[in-house]
Amino acid sequence: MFDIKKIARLFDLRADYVCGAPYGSGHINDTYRLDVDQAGLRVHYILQRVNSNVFKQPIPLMENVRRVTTEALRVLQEEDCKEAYRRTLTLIPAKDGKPYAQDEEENVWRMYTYIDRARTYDMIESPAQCVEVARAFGNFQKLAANLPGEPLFETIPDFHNTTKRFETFRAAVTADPIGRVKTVQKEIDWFMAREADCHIVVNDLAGGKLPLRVTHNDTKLNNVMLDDVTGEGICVIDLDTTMPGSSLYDFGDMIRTSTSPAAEDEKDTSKVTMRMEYFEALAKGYCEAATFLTPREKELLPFSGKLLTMECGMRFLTDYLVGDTYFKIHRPEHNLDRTRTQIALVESIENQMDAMMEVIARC
Ligand code: ADP
Ligand code: GN1
Ligand code: MG
Repeated sequence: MFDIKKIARLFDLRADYVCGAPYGSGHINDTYRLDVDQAGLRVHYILQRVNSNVFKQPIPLMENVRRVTTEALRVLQEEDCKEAYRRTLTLIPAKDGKPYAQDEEENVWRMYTYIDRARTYDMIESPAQCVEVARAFGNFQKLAANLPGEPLFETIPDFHNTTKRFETFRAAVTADPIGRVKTVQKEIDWFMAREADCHIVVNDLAGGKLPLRVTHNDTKLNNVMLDDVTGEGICVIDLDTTMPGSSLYDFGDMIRTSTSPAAEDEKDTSKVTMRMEYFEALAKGYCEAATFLTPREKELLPFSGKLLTMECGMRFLTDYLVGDTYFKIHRPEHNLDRTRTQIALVESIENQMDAMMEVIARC
C-alpha cells in the first residue's frame, strides 16, 4: 500500500535501500523493518507510520518523542554507559532535519535505529522477565520525571480517564450503531456492574490524594526490549503516550500483560489467570526502581491491575460495538475475544486481591 522505498528516502539515511517488510504486533502504528546496505554492511532500521486516527496531533507527539529520547541519551552518556544507543530509541532525522517526515498524503513517518540482540515478547516466559520489565518501566518513569522544560504534550487527552472511558462505553451501548449489543449483553452487564471501580483513581487524582507524574501509559509487555543474552530490560519503546499520568496506569498495565500465561486474544478463557509468582516478580522489580511511590500509590498497586485490565476490556468491547475502528483486528471477532480474556483476568485478580495486598505490604 505504501511505497516504503520512497518514504525511506525522505530520511537522512546514508545507505542504499534493499527491502522492507511489516514488523511487530502492535495494535496502533504501522511498523516496518528495513534492510539497507550501509557501505557494504547490511543493517536494519525501523520505519513507522504514526496512526493519525489515534493520534490526532502527530507533530507535537514527535516533539515529545524527540525530547524524551534526547534526555535518555544524555543521561546514559553521562553515566558513561557503554551501550547507550541500545538503551534508548534513536530517531533518524528526515532530510530537512525534522524528527519525522511526511508523505504526499501527509502521513507522519519516523525512523529509528534498529535495536539488535534484543527483542520484545507478546507472552511472558518467566518471573525473572517480570522483574526486568517492571524495573525498566520504573527507571523510565524516573527519567521522564526529570525531563527539563515544558510539560510533555498530552497526545491523547483523558487516555486513562476510566470515568470517561466508561461514559464512552455506555454511549456506544446506547447508540448500538451496528446492532451488536444483543450479541454481547452478558459482557456489557459485566462491565456495568463494575462502574464504581472506574472512578477510584480518577477521583483520587482530582482530589490530590494521588500525584500526577509523567508516565509511559502503554506499558504492555511488548513495549520493552529484553536483551537476548542477559535477559535484561534494556530499552523501553513505543513512547507515543508518554505524558502526565499515574504510576498506577503503568503498573496496572504490566499486571495485565505480564502475569497471565494466555495471549491477549486467547479464545479459551479458561487459560487466563493472574499468576501470583509473576505478580510478586513485578512488584519486586517495580518497587526497587520506583522508590518515589507514596503510601496511597502502593496501597492501590494490586487494584491497578484490575483497573487497567477492566479499562482495556471496556475499550475492546467499545471498539467491537462501534465496528472495530480503533484497534487493528485480524479476524472478525478479534476485539470480542480480547474483551473476554480481559474479563477473565479481572475475575482472577478479584479472587486473589487479598494475597496481592499482602505481597505489596511485604515489599
Ligand atoms: P505499536 O505502537 O504499533 O505497538 P511499537 O512502537 O510498539 O508500535 O513497535 C512495534 C514493534 O516493533 C515492537 O513491539 C518491537 O518488536 C518492534 N520495534 C519497535 N521499535 C524497534 C526498534 N527501535 N528496534 C527493534 N525493534 C523495534
Ligand atoms: C495499544 O500500540 P500498542 O499495541 O502498544 C493501545 C494500548 C492498549 C493496547 C492493548 C495508543 O497498544 O492503550 O492497552 O493496544 N495503544 C493506544 O493491547 O491506544
Ligand atoms: Mg507497541
